[in-house]
Amino acid sequence: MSSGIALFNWDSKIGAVLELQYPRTFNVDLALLNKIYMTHSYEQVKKDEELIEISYENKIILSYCDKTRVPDFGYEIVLLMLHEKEKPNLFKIKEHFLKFAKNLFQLSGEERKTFFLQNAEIILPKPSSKKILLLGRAGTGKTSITKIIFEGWPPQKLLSDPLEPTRGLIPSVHSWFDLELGVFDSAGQELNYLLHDAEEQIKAFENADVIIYIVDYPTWMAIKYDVIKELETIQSIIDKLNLKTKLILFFHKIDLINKESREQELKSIYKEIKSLFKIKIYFTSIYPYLIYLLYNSFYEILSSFSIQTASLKDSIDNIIEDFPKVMCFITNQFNNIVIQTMTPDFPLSLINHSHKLIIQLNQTFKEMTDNDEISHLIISGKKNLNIIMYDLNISKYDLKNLICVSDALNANELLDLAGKIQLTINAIYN
Ligand SMILES: Nc1nc2c(ncn2[C@@H]2O[C@H](COP(=O)(O)OP(=O)(O)OP(=O)(O)O)[C@@H](O)[C@H]2O)c(=O)[nH]1
Ligand SMILES: [Mg+2]
Repeated sequence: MSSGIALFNWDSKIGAVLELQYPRTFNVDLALLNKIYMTHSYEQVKKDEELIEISYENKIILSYCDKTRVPDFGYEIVLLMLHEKEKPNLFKIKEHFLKFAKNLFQLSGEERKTFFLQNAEIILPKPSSKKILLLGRAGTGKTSITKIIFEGWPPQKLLSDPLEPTRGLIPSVHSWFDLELGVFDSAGQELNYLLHDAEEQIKAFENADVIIYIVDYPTWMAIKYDVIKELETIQSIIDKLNLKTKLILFFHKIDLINKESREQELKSIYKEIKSLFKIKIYFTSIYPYLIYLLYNSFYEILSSFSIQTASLKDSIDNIIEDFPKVMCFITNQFNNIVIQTMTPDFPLSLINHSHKLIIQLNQTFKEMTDNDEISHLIISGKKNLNIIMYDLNISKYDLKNLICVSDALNANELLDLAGKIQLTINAIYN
C-alpha cells in the first residue's frame, strides 16, 4: 500500500464505504478500514473530535472523526496513510491534516469532493526529487543560467562581471513547489572527457531526469557540425545507458543576433536542428529584455514535473475561463514565473510586451512591498491593457507575486478577478 488519503463512512449493514480517495490508485484494504472504525467507535461515551494515530504494516495512519456529528451523519472518517520515514515531520503533517479534515466536513456533496481533490495532494507529503544536468561547451552560459534561475543573481552582474570557468561537476539542491531539484552544473572544458569516459558518463548521466545541452549563438556559428556531433553523442549515451532522460536544447545568447534579422535567423536555426533531432528547443538569453524567455523555459520544464503546479494551474484556469482576454502568472522570490496561464483569446502579441513590463516593475514593486504597507499595484494602459500585481507573500511555498493582465477587463473588474484568485491560492496554501 502506498501513501494516500481517503474518506469513508460506516454503514451499519455493509460496513465501510469508501467515498473519496487520493491518489486515484490509493487502495485501502477493508481490514484496515474496519480497524480504524473500531478504534473511533470504541469509546462510545467520548463525543468530541478525535485524531488517532496507529501503526499498520510499516505505515503511520492518522484518522480523524468528529464524534459530535455522528448522531446526525453517522461515522464519517478521513484517514491519511504515510510512510514511516515521515515520522520526523509528523507534528506539522498532523496540524495540516487536522485543518484539512475539519474543513472537509463542513462541506457536502460536490463541494466536498472538489475540496478533497484540490487539497489532498498538498497535504500528502511527497517531495519527489528530480535531477537536472547542464552540459555544453566552455563559456556557453551554463553557470550564469544556474545562478539566475536557482539563486536569484541579477543578470546584469553576470554580464558585466563574468564567473570563473567551472571545474568538475557541481551539484546544488533547490526546492520548487513539491519538488526537490538536484541541479548539476558541469565544466565545458571537461565536456569531451565527460562524454568519452565510461565512468564519468555514469557519474553525470545516472538518474538524470533532464539534460539541458546549452549551445550559444557564437559557438553554433563557429562549429555547428561539432555541436551536432556532440548532441548525437549525448543522445547515444542516454540510449546506451538505457535512461529515461529527456534531452533539451537551450540555444543561448540570442541577444548577440542582429535584432532586425533575429526572428528570421531563429526560424531557420530551429528548422535545421529539428530536422536532425526530435528535441525540445528553447531560445534563451540573460539580457534583461529577453530574460523572460529563460524564465519561461524553466517554468515549462519544471512544471511538467510538479503535481502541485498542475493543480494550482487548474484552479486558476477554472476561475479565469469565464473572463475575456486574461493572462495570469505567479512568480517566486527570484521573479521566475512558476505558474503561467491564459484564456485562449489572450492576444499573443501582448505576451512578450506584458512580460517585459512586469520584469521592469518587479524590483520597484518589491521595494514598495518591503518598505511600505502596499499589497497591490494597478497599471492601466492608455488603451485597454490593465495589469495588477498582488503581493502574495506565501514564503513557505515560495510564491511571491500574482500578476493578472487583461486586454478587455477594466481595472475594477480585473481587481475583482485577482482577488478571487488570491482567495483560492490562500485557501490552498494557508
Ligand atoms: N551576450 C551574452 N552573454 C552571456 C549570456 N549568458 C552568459 N553570458 C556570458 O557568457 C560568459 C560565460 O558564462 P558562464 O556562465 O561562465 O559559462 P559556462 O557555460 O558556465 O562556462 P564553463 O564553466 O567554462 O563551462 C560570461 O561572460 C557571461 O557573462 C547571454 O545570454 N548573452
Ligand atoms: Mg560554468
